[in-house]
Amino acid sequence: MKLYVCWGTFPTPRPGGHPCANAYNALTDAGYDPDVIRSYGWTVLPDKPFNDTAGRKRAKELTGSATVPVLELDDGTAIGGSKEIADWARANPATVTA
Ligand SMILES: N[C@@H](CCC(=O)N[C@@H](CS)C(=O)NCC(=O)O)C(=O)O
Repeated sequence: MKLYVCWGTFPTPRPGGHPCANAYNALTDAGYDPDVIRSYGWTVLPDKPFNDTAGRKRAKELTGSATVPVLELDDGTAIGGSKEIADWARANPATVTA
């Protein structure tokens, strides 16, 4: 799976936490090890040139919006939004193989 994030998955002082970190932590807590795709940019700025990155373009293709975080599953399913990604991770924990 691929997790499209902004500049990283570091904590920020934002109330509720950094959305990209929240999504990443929910996935790792559920047993996943997502490929983190740093997409940079900032969607309050115009797409060109500020969000003209492969990650932002893929996020927009998948969800219609360049806003991250976006999770792309191996089957191509896309889930946009940190809460939606966390909900999906909790509902679909990784299978543990003994
Ligand atoms: N409601 C969204 C908000 C996402 C959000 O605010 N993402 C941050 C990046 S962590 C942001 O700056 N989004 C605008 C952007 O992608 O540039 C969520 O929780 O997923």
